[in-house]
Amino acid sequence: MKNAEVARLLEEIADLLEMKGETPFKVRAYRDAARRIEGLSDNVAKLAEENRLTDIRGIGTSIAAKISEFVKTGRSTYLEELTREFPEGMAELLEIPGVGAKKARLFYEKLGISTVEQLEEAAKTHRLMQLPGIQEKTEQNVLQGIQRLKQAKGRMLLGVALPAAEEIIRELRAYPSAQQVEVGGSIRRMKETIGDIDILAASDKPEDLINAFVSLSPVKSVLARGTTRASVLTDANLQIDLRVVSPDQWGAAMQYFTGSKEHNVQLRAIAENRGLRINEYGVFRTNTNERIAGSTEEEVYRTLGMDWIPPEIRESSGEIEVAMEGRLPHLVKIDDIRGDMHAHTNWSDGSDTVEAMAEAARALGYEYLTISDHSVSMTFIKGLTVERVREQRRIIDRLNEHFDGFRLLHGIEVNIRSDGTLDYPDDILAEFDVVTASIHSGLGQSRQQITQRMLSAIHNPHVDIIGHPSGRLINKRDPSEFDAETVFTAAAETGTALEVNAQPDRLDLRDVDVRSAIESGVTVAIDSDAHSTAQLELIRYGIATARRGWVEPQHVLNALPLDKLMERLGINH
Ligand code: DGT
Ligand code: CA
Ligand code: CA
Ligand code: ZN
Repeated sequence: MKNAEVARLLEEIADLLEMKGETPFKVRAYRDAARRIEGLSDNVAKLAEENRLTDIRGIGTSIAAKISEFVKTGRSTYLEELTREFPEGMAELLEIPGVGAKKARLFYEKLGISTVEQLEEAAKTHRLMQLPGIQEKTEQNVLQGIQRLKQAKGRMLLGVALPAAEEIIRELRAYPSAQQVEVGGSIRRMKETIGDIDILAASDKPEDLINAFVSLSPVKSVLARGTTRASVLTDANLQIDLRVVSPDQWGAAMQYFTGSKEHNVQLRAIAENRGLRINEYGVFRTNTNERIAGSTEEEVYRTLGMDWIPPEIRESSGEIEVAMEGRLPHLVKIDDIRGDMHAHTNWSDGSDTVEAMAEAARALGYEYLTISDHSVSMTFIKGLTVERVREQRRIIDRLNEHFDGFRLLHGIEVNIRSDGTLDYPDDILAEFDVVTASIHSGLGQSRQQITQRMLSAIHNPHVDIIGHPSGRLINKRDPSEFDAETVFTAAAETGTALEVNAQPDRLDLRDVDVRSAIESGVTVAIDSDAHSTAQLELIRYGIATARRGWVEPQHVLNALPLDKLMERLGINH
């Protein structure tokens, strides 16, 4: 049982309690507990086993009991009871972006709405507007949210799909009949969202491996099953396809099933021009049908006259041309990352201490970590006053005295207000090692306004990084609109880095924008935006996004070693 699953249970309970009209206090207790569990470095199932759940701050005996039952049995009688109090399908209303428990309850009590379909109908016929506090704008938002939910249902976040695939792969690799097991498809290309999960294996005994696959622990039901392939549904309702090929076809199959489809189409045309045929079994001479490659991907690409192309850029957007000229980019790798420029602590909305975050960063082999909590106007998540900021700095200074080969940088995630001004005056900003300026509200402003806000932050001499520049939340909130060319040019000129935020629901800037940014001469900061020690490892999704944007180490602020970074940021103490 994973912490994320327990956190999801607690969130669901909180939603239902809120929909039921329970006191905000009780609802918040469940939400806080969910957040703590999510950010916990220890495994919650293990703590439950050792009867130590109540050691976690914010978790009392009542919530602990519910967690215990869930990790022991995989069920929650409390959740089931709560669910029974509402008509079937009602919980789905809460999945609509912009519809919270309060609104869902209002719709249900006043209009008898208990399904997404009923809500859509009511919004279209302006029946929602009869309700107190609901305007036409709200109706439009509800309809947009429903649209978005329908789209999102099809595609899951990479941050959900990849760990699920990795778990399956780990289990499959334990079988002797598995000679190779890897992800394929859009996961191997590390796309931000994934349609279905493709896994590829090489084996001389495909049927053995298929048998093993359909009986793995996360598998809930088998959707289809043949001698060399199968599709299953996991207990988290993810569809996973496994395809087993013979070891001598491994390279050709990996190439084919990694895609993208457009990349493969372009490759096939190149093969034809050379009198070759390429498919999932190998590369063949068209006239003689002789097979000339297929056991490794390198061989497949080489036979077609090009270098091996990293999966992240197989999107038919110029990679094949440069591979043929031997000019592929040297994409940034996880080992190139020397530190993280964006992390929160329990001083604002993070769940761990400054000390714990530093230790976790050191354990990852980093040379530095920037502590960047929220600024003062983010009151609802404990944004820091100037006094608190200075107090935090004293702690950081003291910790730094004891580190060897590691340094905490004192940063701030300062809010860019709706008029483009920042949350602290310049003399306060000057005290920080690193200033990251982010937009957290007013994302719906006009293109011109957003552009102006970003420009004024970029031109502030104290601002080093623009955080999650577009503000999007994948499947939930559209990116804000701004004049990318103007913003990228200004960022390049002023040396202001743009963030590639690694939170799986952000990935912001997104891949295609990252690529235009670096083409404009922009430096990027690949940041975890961690809100707990465990989340520091989310950096890998940011690295993947950067790689999809053709980023090389020299484009990355936090690929600089500490001394060079300090020089660049003008830190001289
Ligand atoms: P997804 O699942 O929508 O996130 O995207 P993919 O890229 O994983 O697509 P999927 O699962 O339909 O197929 C996996 C790979 O198999 C795909 O990336 C390329 C290859 N493939 C599938 N269908 C075709 C096809 O009709 N032609 C070619 N050339 N390749 C295909
Ligand atoms: Ca797929
Ligand atoms: Ca597939
Ligand atoms: Zn932020």
